[in-house]
Amino acid sequence: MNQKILYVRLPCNPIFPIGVVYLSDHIHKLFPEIEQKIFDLGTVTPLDFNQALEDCIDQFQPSLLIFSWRDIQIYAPVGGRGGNPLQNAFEFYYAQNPLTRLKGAVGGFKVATAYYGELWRNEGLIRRGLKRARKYDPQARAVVGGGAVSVFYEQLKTQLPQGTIVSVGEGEKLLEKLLQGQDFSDERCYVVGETQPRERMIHEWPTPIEKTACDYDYIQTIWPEFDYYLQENDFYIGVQTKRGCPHNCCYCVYTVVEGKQVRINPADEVVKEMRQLYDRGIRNFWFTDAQFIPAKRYIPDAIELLQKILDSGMKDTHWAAYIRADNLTPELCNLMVKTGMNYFEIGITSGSQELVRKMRMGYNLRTVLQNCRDLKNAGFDDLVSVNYSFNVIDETYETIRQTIAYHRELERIFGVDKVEPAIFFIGLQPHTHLEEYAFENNVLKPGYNPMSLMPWTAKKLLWNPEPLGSFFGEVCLQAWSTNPNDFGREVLRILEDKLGCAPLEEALTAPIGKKNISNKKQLVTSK
Ligand code: B12
Ligand code: SF4
Repeated sequence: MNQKILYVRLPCNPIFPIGVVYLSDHIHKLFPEIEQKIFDLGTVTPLDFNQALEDCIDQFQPSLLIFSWRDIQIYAPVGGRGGNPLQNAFEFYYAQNPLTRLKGAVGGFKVATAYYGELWRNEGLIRRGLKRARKYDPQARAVVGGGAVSVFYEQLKTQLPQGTIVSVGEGEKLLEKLLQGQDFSDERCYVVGETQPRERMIHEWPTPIEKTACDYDYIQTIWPEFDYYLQENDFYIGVQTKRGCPHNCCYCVYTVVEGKQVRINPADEVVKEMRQLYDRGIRNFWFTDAQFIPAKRYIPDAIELLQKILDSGMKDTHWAAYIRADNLTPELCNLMVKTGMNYFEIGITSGSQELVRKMRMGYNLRTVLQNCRDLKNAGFDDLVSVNYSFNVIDETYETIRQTIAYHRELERIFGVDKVEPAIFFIGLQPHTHLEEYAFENNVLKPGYNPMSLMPWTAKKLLWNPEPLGSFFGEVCLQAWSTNPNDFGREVLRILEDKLGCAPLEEALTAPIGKKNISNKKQLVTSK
């Protein structure tokens, strides 16, 4: 096998490129004779992208180019992290003052230009890289995958060079088959210009693989810029402890990208992997699982892992993850604190049990509160980010009042300064129940372009429907003008001023009769 594989992580904020690290590790374990190299455009300055890529290809002369594309979509959290796109959109859509609308339009135009600029730039880098590699090997081939491609694979089919293999979800098995010259058409992929993505391909289950500790001694030999991530001590280096999420939250695509079947990586292997990073000076880890504790039955696995981390003797470690806080026990809380969890995100989305059910999230908000108390009692005294997405389905003034009550209770548990409300509006994603809901309710038509940032489409994708859309628009605009640096808390304060706060018990109780909402029919007809 004479392949030479170059992994190109396309430009991205400097988040550790765990995807290409795992892929190259997997391939090395199977085919140790194959020469590989990692090239991370996340560590290159924008003006140098083209030149740096070409230099790397000239020097390495790969026969297979693996392009990893992490993010495309830019809406999401506000309040310090990328708030501008949302602010511009809201100024443009909802401001009463024509000058503010104009400011929003100008800002929105800049955001759209940057967004399309990045898309074209990445497509250009793929074309350029492939062309350059073909100078040395006319048979050179490109495969494209990663988080962004998994979400938008259908739209990319007209934008990539003929013959490019476009991959959805994890890529280990696909690359394995490709390198063995086997038929890979049953993997979640298609070939541009040759095959079409199968209908509902993203819903197919990924082929499970047995994950072992990544061999960082090897990774260091194929990745000259690895040290970049070791120098700053505020990086949270990704470590995956499992794949898959069994839930059905209406707006979430993780559960199809990773699949519903949860596959646990053996705890000893995870600790072995962390130990290698630890020995290189890393103290901060991000467990990159869709959910660290996806359901109650995985609590013993989380306990086993954390106990093993504790027993390993690694000191001063910190870790963060997405946590479903309905799946905690006092024992687990204790271990979380002892192993240094210093940040976690709970995506309850709403503090109203009624809405949480309607969104099919499967959370019991009362249990979440009790578990948070256990965590506090175990000594947790760090930051919790609570993600709220207003106005997803059937939001009313009453459910807003309930969310405020819920948040105030979290503040009583953890302390006001320790609970950060991250106010999102859902960026509607393809292949989610919310997309189906939008079709059924004629908000979107099948065939719409989920990657479009044109104002008329973007307004629908940035999910904030009327009758409450304008109300939230105004509240957010007010918050940006009065306290932009503490946007989330300010939004809640304004909402409470306007609407008041419900009794907590009301937030925790879903009225009988509206209970059984977790089937499709109810979801799509609930408006
Ligand atoms: C953990 C996570 C985070 C953590 C990361 C922490 C850390 N230090 O690593 C945090 C919370 C910080 C985060 C932030 C954001 N994230 Co995030 N995040 C994830 C999540 C849940 C897992 C990513 C991960 O690391 N997985 C584990 C690794 C091993 O998998 P991987 O990198 O995807 O690689 C595998 C496959 O993709 C594939 N693969 C990768 N490349 C290639 C290439 C080829 C050729 C092939 C064949 C296969 C392949 O094989 C790999 C190994 O199996 C995903 C959703 C998901 N379930 O995938 C979203 C996701 C990647 N995030 C996303 C986004 C948008 C963001 C933000 C930009 C949001 C925002 N607007 O602020 C931010 C900022 C990120 C940045 N670049 O600055 C999107 C990206 C797609 C999109 N919508 O554009 C995702 C897919 C979620 C989503 N559905 O929208 N995120
Ligand atoms: S939002 Fe979280 S719990 Fe719900 S399906 Fe997605 S990953 Fe799973």
